Amino acid sequence: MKNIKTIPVDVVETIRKADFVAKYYKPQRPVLIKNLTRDWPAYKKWNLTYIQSLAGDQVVPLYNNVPTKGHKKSVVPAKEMKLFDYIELLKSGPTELRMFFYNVLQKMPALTKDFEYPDIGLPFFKKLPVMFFGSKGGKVLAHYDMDLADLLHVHFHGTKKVTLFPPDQSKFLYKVPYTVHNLETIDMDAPDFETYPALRKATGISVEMKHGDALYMPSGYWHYITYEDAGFSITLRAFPRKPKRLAKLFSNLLFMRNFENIMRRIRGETWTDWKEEKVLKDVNKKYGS
Ligand SMILES: O=C(O)CCC(=O)C(=O)O
Repeated sequence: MKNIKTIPVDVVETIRKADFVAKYYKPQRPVLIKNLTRDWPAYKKWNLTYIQSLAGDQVVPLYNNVPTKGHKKSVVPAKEMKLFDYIELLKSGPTELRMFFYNVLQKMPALTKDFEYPDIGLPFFKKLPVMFFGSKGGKVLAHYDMDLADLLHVHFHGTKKVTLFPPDQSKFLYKVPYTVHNLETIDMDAPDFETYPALRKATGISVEMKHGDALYMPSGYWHYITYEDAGFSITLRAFPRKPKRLAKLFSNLLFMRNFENIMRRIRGETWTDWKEEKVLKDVNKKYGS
């Protein structure tokens, strides 16, 4: 076995609201909808050059995949740069630098005229459309979103590969305690099954996204992403309504994140090293054979 097992995602051309709710939203199953955005102005207009012309002067925070060490917070930008220059970098070739969770409503409000919240039964929270940019070869480490929202993720300008894992697969993925990601030493494209044997038991869902494709990622689904071309995506979110999920959402946002950053400030690398050793030992003991 060379790679983590995957099965293909369901793909539909279009979908009626009743079918989306019954087949995907209620049972919390992902689906790729090919034609959902064909009528959006964004489908024709959005490309990297258009974004440059609209908001090139903005200075944007950029992130890489190097784990933060020492006493630093868990997520800090690696660099800041004018958006125009960053997009030039994207166009000219591979870079590790990614734009992550960029608030479109606040930072590029003109873009909000180009898309709509589709009437497919998701109770969208319309104040937080966010964008992501990556270069050819760029990778987004496996994680799930801390706010446990149901996500509609739409891609533009090129192709990217997404591997999803349902929440019930978390136990095989070496999730690091007090975070929403797994061990950053794991190469999800070529996993070392000797060191991380539980990964043999995981089954993911593979997705290929092209310009305009919309992917429904249910609440708590893990996603691991590789950009095959430079491109960008927008994610629209719908918060959970069930009391148990809501309680988890608040605990993640108010307790988990702050606790993690306090422990990093006080104990630095001793804390992160201890957690990483613990998860490796615990998961291998339970699911390693
Ligand atoms: O596509 C990306 O760069 C990251 C997307 C992501 O993590 C999200 O939508 O939650």
